[in-house]
Amino acid sequence: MLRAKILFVGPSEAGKSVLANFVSESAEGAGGYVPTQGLRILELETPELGAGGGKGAGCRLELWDCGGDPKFESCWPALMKDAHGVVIVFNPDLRSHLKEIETWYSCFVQQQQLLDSQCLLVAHHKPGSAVESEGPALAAPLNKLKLIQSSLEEDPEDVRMEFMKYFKSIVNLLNESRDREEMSIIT
Ligand SMILES: Nc1nc2c(ncn2[C@@H]2O[C@H](COP(=O)(O)OP(=O)(O)OP(=O)(O)O)[C@@H](O)[C@H]2O)c(=O)[nH]1
Ligand SMILES: [Mg+2]
Repeated sequence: MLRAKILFVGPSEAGKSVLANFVSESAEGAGGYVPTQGLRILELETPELGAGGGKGAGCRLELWDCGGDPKFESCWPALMKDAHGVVIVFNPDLRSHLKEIETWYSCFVQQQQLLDSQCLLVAHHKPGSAVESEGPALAAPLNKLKLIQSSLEEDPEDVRMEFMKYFKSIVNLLNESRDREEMSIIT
């Protein structure tokens, strides 16, 4: 079975743990805000995702929910290692977050030589904040990335669907690179 490692990163209190719980259907931590101490790993088995690639065995997704506090920076290299995808969660109402996510992108995507298509930006709206249809104006290079609006109160199923689309694209990439590896062994 394929295994994909997908990081959830971004500023503290943006909603990474809430979203990771939601997509993995974990009920953990329902209640008040508990800052993630370094790392939590959630698993998600998705029989429907592995298909497409013809191997049909499904895929095990590991969601690495990383603590956003800069005090965990010393752990980052270990977190980044061999990641297949990076989800950057931020609060679009906070100007400081728009700046901070440039750093997360630079460290976790650019410096790791991941493709832009392996990265997903999530403008997460906490309950009570308005969702603007255009979303926040992001500066280059972030404006090239896939950006989704997330509001678990207003449209949870849309959020789930966007995440599944993204996971599927990561699984496809993994399948392609595995096929290439197999070809290089045969030929
Ligand atoms: N009800 C509700 N509360 C939310 C939502 N998103 C965020 N919150 C609140 O915001 C708090 C912070 O969200 P977390 O997901 O814990 O933030 P985080 O990004 O994981 O923060 P760190 O672990 O410190 O990096 C939560 O404990 C909730 O109280 C949401 O969609 N619905
Ligand atoms: Mg957290």
